[in-house]
Amino acid sequence: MKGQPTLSFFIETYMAGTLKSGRVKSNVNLSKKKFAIVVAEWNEEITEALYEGALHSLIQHGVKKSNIIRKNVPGSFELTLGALREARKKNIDAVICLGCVIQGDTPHFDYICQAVAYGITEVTIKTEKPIIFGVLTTLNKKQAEERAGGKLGNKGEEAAITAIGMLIN
Ligand code: RBF
Repeated sequence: MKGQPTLSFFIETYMAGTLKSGRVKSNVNLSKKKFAIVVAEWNEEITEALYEGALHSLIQHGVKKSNIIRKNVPGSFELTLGALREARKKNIDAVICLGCVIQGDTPHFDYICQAVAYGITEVTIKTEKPIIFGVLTTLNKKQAEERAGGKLGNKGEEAAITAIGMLIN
């Protein structure tokens, strides 16, 4: 039969602490797809763990390392502009935004979380590309650690799998 061969991807992810897995068939060849990962530097040890999770997950699913670029931004608030800059590049297929906002004593938490959620939504609509919201919004550092390679998995991995899911469907 003519046409591209159908590829089979094994998608494995944690949803609410439970491992979900399954095989997905698609004609999309991930080795040709380019990803940008935008990483916020605030709460660096957490966002680095998210980055490692996202990177390994992309590679594990057949994305070439040379097709993954990383950009840092100072904080989660800046993820919107970081994502827009990458998404505007013709050769970028999807952008993964990684950040960690931890609640403090002031209402900053709410403003930052809301701004980045709306910002990323706007970028995805404007550019018509998958812009993935891999931002932890936690009440404390322990909750963040649990979701960055701890007992609740790694949300960076989940973000990568979501990006892949948006490209292969
Ligand atoms: N950025 C984060 O990514 N995570 C945070 O938990 C976080 N907390 C902040 C708390 C305060 C009081 C301020 C002023 C900024 C915080 N930021 C945080 C940085 C923010 O995302 C942004 O980089 C700065 O506000 C500059 O635009």
